[in-house]
Order: sequence, then structure tokens, then C-alpha cells
Amino acid sequence: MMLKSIAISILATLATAIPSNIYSNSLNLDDSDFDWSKPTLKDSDIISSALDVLTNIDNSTLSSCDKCKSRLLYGKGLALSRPDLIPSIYEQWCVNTGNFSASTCATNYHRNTADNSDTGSNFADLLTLMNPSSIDAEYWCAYKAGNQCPVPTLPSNLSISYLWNNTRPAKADIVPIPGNETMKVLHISDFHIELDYTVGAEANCTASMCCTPHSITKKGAINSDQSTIHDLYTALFNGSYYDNNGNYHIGEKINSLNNISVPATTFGNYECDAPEVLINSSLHSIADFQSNNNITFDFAIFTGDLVDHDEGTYTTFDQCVEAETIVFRDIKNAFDLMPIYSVLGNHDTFPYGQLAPEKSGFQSKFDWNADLMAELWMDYDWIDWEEAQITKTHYAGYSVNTKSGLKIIAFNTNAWYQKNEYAYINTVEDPDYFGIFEFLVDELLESEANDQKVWLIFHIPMSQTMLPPQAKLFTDVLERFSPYTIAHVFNGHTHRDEFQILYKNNNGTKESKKEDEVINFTFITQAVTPWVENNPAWRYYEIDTKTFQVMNSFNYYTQLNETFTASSEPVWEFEYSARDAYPVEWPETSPLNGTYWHRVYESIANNVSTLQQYEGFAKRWSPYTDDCINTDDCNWDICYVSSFTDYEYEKCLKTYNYTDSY
Ligand SMILES: *[C@@H]1O[C@H](CO)[C@@H](O)[C@H](O)[C@H]1NC(C)=O
Ligand SMILES: *[C@@H]1O[C@H](CO)[C@@H](O)[C@H](O)[C@H]1NC(C)=O
Ligand SMILES: *[C@@H]1O[C@H](CO)[C@@H](O)[C@H](O)[C@H]1NC(C)=O
Ligand SMILES: *[C@@H]1O[C@H](CO)[C@@H](O)[C@H](O)[C@H]1NC(C)=O
Ligand SMILES: *[C@@H]1O[C@H](CO)[C@@H](O)[C@H](O)[C@H]1NC(C)=O
Ligand SMILES: *[C@@H]1O[C@H](CO)[C@@H](O)[C@H](O)[C@H]1NC(C)=O
Ligand SMILES: *[C@@H]1O[C@H](CO)[C@@H](O)[C@H](O)[C@H]1NC(C)=O
Ligand SMILES: *[C@@H]1O[C@H](CO)[C@@H](O)[C@H](O)[C@H]1NC(C)=O
Ligand SMILES: *[C@@H]1O[C@H](CO)[C@@H](O)[C@H](O)[C@H]1NC(C)=O
Ligand SMILES: *[C@@H]1O[C@H](CO)[C@@H](O)[C@H](O)[C@H]1NC(C)=O
Ligand SMILES: *[C@@H]1O[C@H](CO)[C@@H](O)[C@H](O)[C@H]1NC(C)=O
Ligand SMILES: CC(=O)N[C@H]1CO[C@H](CO)[C@@H](O)[C@@H]1O
Repeated sequence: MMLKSIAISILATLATAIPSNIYSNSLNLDDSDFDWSKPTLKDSDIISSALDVLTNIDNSTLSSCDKCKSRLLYGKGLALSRPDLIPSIYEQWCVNTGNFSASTCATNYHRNTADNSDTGSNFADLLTLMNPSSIDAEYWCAYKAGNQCPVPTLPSNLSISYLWNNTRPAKADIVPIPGNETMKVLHISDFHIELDYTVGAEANCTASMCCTPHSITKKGAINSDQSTIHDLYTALFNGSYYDNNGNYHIGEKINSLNNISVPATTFGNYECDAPEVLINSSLHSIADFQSNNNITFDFAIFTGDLVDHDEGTYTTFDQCVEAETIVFRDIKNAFDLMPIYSVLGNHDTFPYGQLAPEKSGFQSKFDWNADLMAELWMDYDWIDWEEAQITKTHYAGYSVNTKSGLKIIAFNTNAWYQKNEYAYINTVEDPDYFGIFEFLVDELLESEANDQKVWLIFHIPMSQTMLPPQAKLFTDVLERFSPYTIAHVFNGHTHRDEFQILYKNNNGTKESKKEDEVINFTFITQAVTPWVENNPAWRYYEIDTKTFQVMNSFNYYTQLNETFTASSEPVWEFEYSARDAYPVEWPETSPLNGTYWHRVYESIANNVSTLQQYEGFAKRWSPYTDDCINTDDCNWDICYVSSFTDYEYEKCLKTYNYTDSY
């Protein structure tokens, strides 16, 4: 009977949200039909009456936003007693609308299984906890339902400054002055190992991931003269690998290609994720660089994404675990004793992008991942036992004190990711529902009290598909603890080599981006995966050992197209150093801080050759690099580098009428 009373009360709420004519026309049921525990009511009856309600919502005259919210409200009523039926109902509804492909409907609504990356059960979990008449529902409808609601305006009362009691000690304003010694730190990101990589498979496909057995759709016409293709892509060595000592072993040459327009070559292609042999080539190039130059990196940071971009249908739980395990094993093998501080990316979970808050009661669905990382990183001596316990209870986030005295705080950005169903529970009412801000601020307060410098590492930059309330609150944290405590922020995710500046009063105009109002900035580093249309790359920083500020960065890459015909390994070359590359006056003794990057931004905005330089670096001068001199294709970069949140970026694009061609 409890179920019935819940159902009735939901029904009452629903009736006020959905016009009654729609409601009564659609249901033809009485209250007793909402007692889902009644044995005579078959599941198929519940499903078909639910589909009727959803169809009637769609056929109503409500705005698309109200329709979306009504679907959530009705779904919540069902989910409270029959969460198990939600996936079937909503997947069928999705197909019935005719607006989406069967595979999109399956990815979004099919019940979770270990064989596909479908999120229907996570959606059902969300329904049981979300408030469908709140602003959270509008965020969901905007981001998860294809702009069915406009993105809501940011609530003005959002704040987490209670975490630091609204205080700011005078020392928080002290700008740190570098010392006279440096150390070197490696930054690697976005490996995206393609476990299905198949030499000779189609590399120019229209659907699914290319270079795999399932990438069958060709983009280009099949040249009837297959010998031309053989001339352009001769590096077809199947089964090539690196042994544990870093020695390369070339595989068997494939001599016949069947109906292929562009074949996947040994070391990868611009439209594909990375074969393991490319990942190992990058890691060994770093190890060789150290021994050839008689230097050692003090440690490395890895900013996430080990798993490939394959569609949900081709992504299994086992492959996710396998990708995570293989890449970390390869990293450990190449770097031996060097500590690696890692974060997980949006791909490094199962199903894709999902992560549940501890408070929700659903966290146990994801414990396997944090446990796996904690054990693995501890095994590899990258973190100790205590740090591993924090990792297990903080969604694979943690803090470490490095040997040099710097603290690194790592956290999992899936918590605030627009594609994560669970991110829409209490988004606005309890913006720290995951507890990440509290963890972060406690660590920062402790470091500030001890005059310790901190780096923050996380996968997704705040400007990229983060929920706006959390992105805004993160900038508040950054402002509170800069410049004294937070020395740097490091991200990956975009695969491009980029930076983004945070200003105090950014309203989207050039005038509002003032040199003396720079708060901080983030380094977004290059990927090793070539997907999409980038050359594989990595970088290291020269770090001042007193303030842990970056004095310079050095970028290395390989021109992937040169490997299409080679039987030898990729050649990794020096690309540029950040201090030397840009036409900016900057004292030798000053760090590459926010002010430096502001001046780079000004040069990018005022000088098309700097803009081209930046865009070339972003893609590591791949053959797909845009022409910024003769076209307007790169203008969005001007807004991008001078924005820190999506909100600022959109305002800038609007102000200057630039087209986002991300
Ligand atoms: C809803 O609208 C569609 C298309 O306009 C129509 O085919 C369908 O019969 C309608 N369904 C109901 C239950 O009114
Ligand atoms: C389906 O497409 C129609 C026409 O573009 C649109 O009006 C409607 O809002 C869409 N419905 C959903 C649920 O996406
Ligand atoms: C912020 O304001 C909204 C209404 O605009 C209210 O629902 C919410 O509880 C407020 N949040 C806080 C933390 O005061
Ligand atoms: C905030 O104030 C409370 C009450 O005075 C105190 O217990 C707490 O330690 C303070 N927290 C911080 C971060 O200063
Ligand atoms: C570096 O600075 C320290 C103190 O900060 C000083 O003792 C040392 O002599 C300096 N070394 C050089 C090479 O300038
Ligand atoms: C892939 O196919 C498209 C469409 O035919 C063509 O324009 C492009 O040049 C092809 N790419 C390669 C690398 O051959
Ligand atoms: C390598 O560097 C170390 C210290 O940095 C130095 O002691 C050693 O002599 C160097 N070896 C070579 C071959 O330059
Ligand atoms: C934006 O900020 C600039 C500089 O502070 C100011 O001059 C301008 O009026 C502002 N524009 C808008 C639209 O708020
Ligand atoms: C960057 O360094 C310069 C020179 O050391 C200093 O004047 C400036 O205030 C610093 N900028 C920031 C944003 O910390
Ligand atoms: C590879 O691409 C670069 C950049 O477009 C180009 O300069 C170079 O000639 C290409 N090399 C080959 C072998 O195609
Ligand atoms: C903005 O750009 C678009 C496309 O380039 C153009 O059609 C439009 O006229 C521009 N609007 C303004 C206000 O400049
Ligand atoms: C205002 C500012 O730039 N704060 C910090 C942000 O990062 C730079 C990077 O060097 C640091 O110098 C600042 O402490």
C-alpha cells in the first residue's frame, strides 16, 4: 500500500504539471492501476499505458521544455516503484518518436549490461532521485535531451565559500617569486588505446570507429586500381610490437587488401584511436629522450583517457578494464621507478561517462573502478597505502605530497560531466553532492596553512561540457587559492594543445580581459591518440623548485603521415618551447604564468601569424591543420583561449560573431 500512496501522490503532482486533458485522455486508468504491486497488472500493461502517456505528452501543445520535464516527472512516478521497467519504456518511446536511431536509443535508455555501454539503468537511478520540477531537470533537458530546454541562467545564490568561512588571509594575494633551480616534469594524456585496431581495416569510414573490423563504411570511393593504395600505404605490418625492453619487432606484411579505400597502417591513422604499438612508441620515445639527454623527469602527470572512442555497441565492461590495465602496465614498464600521478577521464568508466555520488546509494556500481586504480597505482609505487584508501573513497581522486614538497590534488571530473546521469541529482540545491569541493578545499586550506604549493590535475577543462554551476564554483575555488597556493591547473580531454585564461570580470569583450585581472589559467595538453586528425605528442615542463611554477614547456611530436610508408619506427621530434615560440616580451626569470599567457592571447587576437602558430601547435601541424591566414576558421581560438568556462566562451563568440568550429 505504500507503493500506492507514493504513486497517488506522484499522480497528484503530475496532474498539476501536465494539462489534465492530456492526462485523462491518455490514461483510461483509475487509481488502482497505479498500485504497481497489484498482481493482476502485467508488466506489459504498465509499459503500454506508460507509452501512451509519453506519446500524449509529445502530442500535447506544451513547449518542448515542459514536455521534457513532464516525461521526467512521469518517469519518476514509475521509477519509484518499478525502476526495472524504465529502460524498456523509455527506449521504446525514444524509437517511437522517430527522431533518433535505434543505437542512440539503446545507448541512452537500454538497460545496462556488461556487453554494451548502455545507460538506461543509470537513467532509472537518476529518476528515482532527481527533482523533475527543479532547475536540475532543465539542465538535463538541455544537455541530455538535445536542447529540449534552453540552458538555464546560473542561479545567483550559488556558493561554496562556506567551505573557507568566507575568509581570505592576506597571504593569499602574495605573488610567488621563482627561485633559481628547476626540475623536469612529464605531462602525458589521452592514450585511447584501440584494442580492436586491425592493420589493413578501413581507415576512412563514415560510421563507427575506423581501423577496426566494424568500420566497414567507406567514405571515399574504392579506387579500382588497388595498386595506388598499396603505394601510398605500404606500412601494413600486422602484429608489430615492443618487447619489455623497448625493442621494436616488426610484424608480417599484409599483401592483399579487400575492398578498402584507405588501409589502417601499423602505427595508426588520423581518423583512428591509437594501436598499442603507437602508445609504446610514444612511451619509449620519452624513455629514450631521458637517456639520450642524461636527464630524468622527477615525476609525470597523466591527465586521463585510456579507453577508446568506439560506439556503445562495441564497448564492453571487460574491454574497459583491459584498456585501463594495459595502458598503465605499458607506462610502468617504460618508466620503471618514475612516479606517475594519474586521473581518470570520461572514457575511463563503464558505462561511458557515468559516476554515482556516494550519497546517492548507487556508488557501489562504480566502486570496482576506484578500487582497481587504487590497487594498481599502489602496486606500481605511484601512491602509498594511505593515498590508496583516499583514492578508493574519492572516485579515484586523491592528494599526494611529492618528494619535492609540492602537493598534487587529483579529482574525477565525471562528477560534473554533462553526460553523467548522476550529475543531475541536486546539481543546484547541493552543488557539492559528490563531496569533491569539500575534499579539494580541505586539502587547499591545509596547504595554505603550511605555505605549500599545489597543482590541480583533472581530465576535462571547466569550459568543456562541465555543468555550469560546478564550473562556476570551481572558478571560485581557483580565485580563492590563487596565486599563493594553487600554482597550476593541468587538463587533457580535448586532444588539442591549448590553454585557457580565467579573468576576474570576463564579460566576453576584449576590454574586459584585463592583464591585471588575470586570476589563473590552465594548460590543456596534447594527446597521444591521433583521433581526430592530430599528430601524437607529449610534453615536459621545466619547473621552478621553489614555487612550482612552469618556467618553460617543451613539446615533442611525431608526424604520423610519415609512418604510412615506413617500415621503421615513428620519429619523435622537438616541436617548440612555449617561451620561445610566441612573439611576447617576457623576462627570462619570470614564470610562464597567467600574465604571460594573457600576452600570448593578445598576440593571437591581434596578429594572424600568431593565430596560425597557435592553431598549428594545437594540431601539431598535422595535414588537417586549418588555414588561419586566408580563412576565418580559426577565429574561435581567440575566444577559446580567453575564456575559462563555457558561459564565458559563448558570450565571447556572440560578441564577435565567431563560429564555434570545435
Ligand atoms: C500522436 O501524434 C502522431 C503524429 O502526429 C500520431 O500519428 C499519433 O496517432 C498521435 N498519437 C495519439 C495517441 O494521439
Ligand atoms: C522530434 O522532432 C520534432 C521535429 O523536429 C520536434 O518537434 C520534437 O521536439 C522532437 N522530439 C523529441 C523528443 O526530441
Ligand atoms: C538559491 O535560490 C533558489 C531559488 O532561486 C532556492 O531554491 C535555493 O534553495 C537557494 N539555494 C541556496 C543554497 O540558498
Ligand atoms: C569555520 O568556522 C567554524 C566555526 O567557527 C570553525 O569550526 C571551522 O573550523 C572554520 N572552518 C574554516 C575552514 O576556517
Ligand atoms: C640559489 O638561491 C639560493 C638561495 O635561494 C642561494 O643560496 C644560491 O647561492 C643560489 N644559487 C645560484 C647558482 O645562484
Ligand atoms: C576520405 O574520403 C573523403 C571522401 O571521399 C576524401 O575527401 C578524403 O580525401 C579521404 N581521405 C583520405 C585520407 O584519403
Ligand atoms: C649525467 O648527469 C649526472 C647528474 O645530472 C652527472 O653526474 C653525469 O656525469 C652525467 N652523465 C653524462 C654522461 O653526462
Ligand atoms: C564589459 O566590460 C567592459 C570592461 O570592463 C566594459 O567596458 C563593457 O561595457 C562591458 N560590456 C558589457 C556588455 O557588459
Ligand atoms: C607573473 O609574473 C610576473 C613577473 O614575475 C608578475 O609581475 C605577475 O604579477 C605574475 N602574474 C600573475 C598573474 O601571477
Ligand atoms: C605529412 O604532413 C605534413 C603536414 O601536412 C606535410 O608537410 C608532409 O609533407 C607530409 N608527409 C608525407 C610523407 O606525406
Ligand atoms: C555573423 O556571421 C554570420 C556568418 O558568418 C553572418 O551570416 C551574419 O551576418 C553575421 N552577423 C553579424 C551581426 O555580423
Ligand atoms: C594569478 C595567477 O596566475 N596565479 C597562479 C596561477 O598560475 C601561475 C602559474 O605560474 C602562478 O604563478 C600563480 O601562482
